[in-house]
Amino acid sequence: STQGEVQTVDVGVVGAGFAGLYLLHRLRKAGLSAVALDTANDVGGTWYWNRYPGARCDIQTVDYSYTFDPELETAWQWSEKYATQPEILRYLGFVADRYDLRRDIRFGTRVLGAAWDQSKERWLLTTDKGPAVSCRHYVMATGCLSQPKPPEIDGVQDFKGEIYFTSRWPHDGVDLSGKRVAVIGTGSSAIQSIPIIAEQASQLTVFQRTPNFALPAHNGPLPADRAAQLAQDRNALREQARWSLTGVPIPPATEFSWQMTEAERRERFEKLWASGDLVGMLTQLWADQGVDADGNALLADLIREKIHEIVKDPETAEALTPHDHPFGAKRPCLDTNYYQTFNRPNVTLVNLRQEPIASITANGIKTEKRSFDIDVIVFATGFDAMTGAIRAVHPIKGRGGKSLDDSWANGPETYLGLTVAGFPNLFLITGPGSPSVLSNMAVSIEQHVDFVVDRLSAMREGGFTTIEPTDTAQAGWMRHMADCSTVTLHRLANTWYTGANVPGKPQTLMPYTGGVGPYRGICNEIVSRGMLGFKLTGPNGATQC
Ligand code: NA7
Repeated sequence: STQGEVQTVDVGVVGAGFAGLYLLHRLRKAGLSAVALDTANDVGGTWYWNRYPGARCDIQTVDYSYTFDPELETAWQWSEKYATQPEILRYLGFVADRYDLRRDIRFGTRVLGAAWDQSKERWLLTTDKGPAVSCRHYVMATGCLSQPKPPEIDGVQDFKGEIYFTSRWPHDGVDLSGKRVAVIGTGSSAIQSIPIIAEQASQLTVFQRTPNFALPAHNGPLPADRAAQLAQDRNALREQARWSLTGVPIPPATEFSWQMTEAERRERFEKLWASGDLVGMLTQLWADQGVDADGNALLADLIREKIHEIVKDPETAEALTPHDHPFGAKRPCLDTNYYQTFNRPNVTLVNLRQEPIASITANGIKTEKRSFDIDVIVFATGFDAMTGAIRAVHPIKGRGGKSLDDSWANGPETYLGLTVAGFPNLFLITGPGSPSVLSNMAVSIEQHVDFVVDRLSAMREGGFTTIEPTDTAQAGWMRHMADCSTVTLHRLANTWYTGANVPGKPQTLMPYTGGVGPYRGICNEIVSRGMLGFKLTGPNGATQC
C-alpha cells in the first residue's frame, strides 16, 4: 500500500537484474509483498548497462540461465554457446514478462539511503523519485560489477572529443568509423570490445596497465553434446552445477601435473585451448593448477607461448604477456581475435608500465614519452567491485544508527556474504563473503534467493520478525574466509577481487574461495541446525543460535 509519501511492503529490493527478478518471482509465490527499485529504465541489471561492442557472457549460456522452472528452460533457446548482451537482455525481458514482474518494479528510481527503525522493526528506503519504501526486509540485489570506477586520470574534463565508458555504453550505439579511438584498460570488457572497435576505427590505440590472460572462445552455435546432455537429463546436470566448485557442471581434473609427462600436459592443454571453455581451463587441466604456484606456472607458460605464437611483433607480444599474476588469480578472459587484433596495421599497444599516462589533454592522451591525437576515448577501466554498489546506497544505517561505512571501514565483514551483524533483516545477494564472482553467477544468485525467501517464509511461520547474525558468527565466517583464501592463489594478485583496483579501498579478498557446492552445504547445515549463528526475534520470543 502507498500512504502519503511511503510505500509499505514486506520486502524492499534494490536492483532488477538477474537476482532482483528471481527474487520478485519467489517472494510473490511465497505470499510476500515486494517492490524492486532500479535506476535503469528497464530490467537487466548489468546486461542493461554493459552494451559495449562485443559484450557477451563467458560462461556457456546454457549454464548461465535460470533453472527454477523447467518450463522456462524449454520455452527459451539460446542461439549461441556464448550469448551476446542483446540476447541475454532479451532473455531477462522474456522472464520479466512471463512472470509479470514489471508491475512490482519502479524503474528510473535511485535508492538514496536506508535506515533501520528499531521501534517499528522496519527499514525505510529513501528514493530520488516517488514515495519512500517502508519494508520489513531489505535486500540488496545490486550486483558485484555494477558501480563503475571513476577514470582517475588527470585532464579528463579538458578532452574535447567523445568519452564513453564500456559500462555505460549509449543505447543507440556509437559510430566509431574513421575515428582515432583510444581504449584504456585491458580487462574483460576491453578484451571483448577491442577486436570489434579495431574493425571500425581508423586507428585504435590500446593503453594497457596490466596484461591479462585470455583464451579463445571459439564461439558458435550451442555445442551439440551439451544440447543432447541437457535434453537427456536436465535436472541431473543442474544439480551437478549446484554442487560443483564453480557452478558449472563439468568434473574437475583429479590428476596432478607431476603425474603427467610434458607431452601429456601439452596435449591436455591444446585440447582445452581448442575447446573454448574458460571454466574448463580453470578446472580441468590438472588438479594443482589453482592451488599450487608451480602447477599454475606450467599452465601459465603454455598460454604465454600461445600469445607469442599469435602476435607477430615480439615486443608487442611480450607487452601483452602477463608475468605478474598466476593464471586465474585475476579474472581471466574469453576472447574472439583479441591477440590477433594487435597484428592489424591500425592498432597500437601502449605499455603503461613503461610510459604511464601523464594526462589527458584537449586533443588526446599524453604518456610520459609520447602524445597521441585521439577523437574518442573508451574507458574500460572496471568497477568498484562487490562493495561499490552496496555502498552507493548511502548511508545504510543499522541498529542504533550505526552505518555500514563504519562496520566495513577495514573491508566488508559479513556472515555468509549474505547478512551483516548490526543490520537486522538486511540481505546481500551474492555479497562479499559468498562465492559470487568466483562462480557462475546464475547458480549463486538462485541459491541466495532461495535461501532468503525460504528463511523469510520460515520466520513468518515461526512468528519471528527480525533476523541478524551474531558478532561471533560473523567473526567466525571471516576467519573461515581467511583460512580458505590461503588455499587458492587468488591472494597472489592485485585485482578487483581484493579491492586493489580502487585507490584507497581496503584490501581483502572479497569472494569466498571455498567453492559453490561446499558453500551450499554450509548454508543448508546452518538451516538444519536451527539457524546457527543467527539471532531471531519476534512477538513470540527470541532465539539465539
Ligand atoms: P576490469 O577487469 O577491472 O578491467 C579494468 C582494466 O582497466 C584493467 O586492465 C585495469 O588495469 C585498467 N585500468 C583501470 N584503471 C586504470 C587507469 N586509471 N589507468 C589505466 N588503466 C586502468 O574491468 P572489466 O570491465 O574489463 O571486467 C570486469 C568483469 O566483468 C570481468 O572480469 C567479468 O567478470 C565481467 P589494472 O589491471 O588495474 O592494472
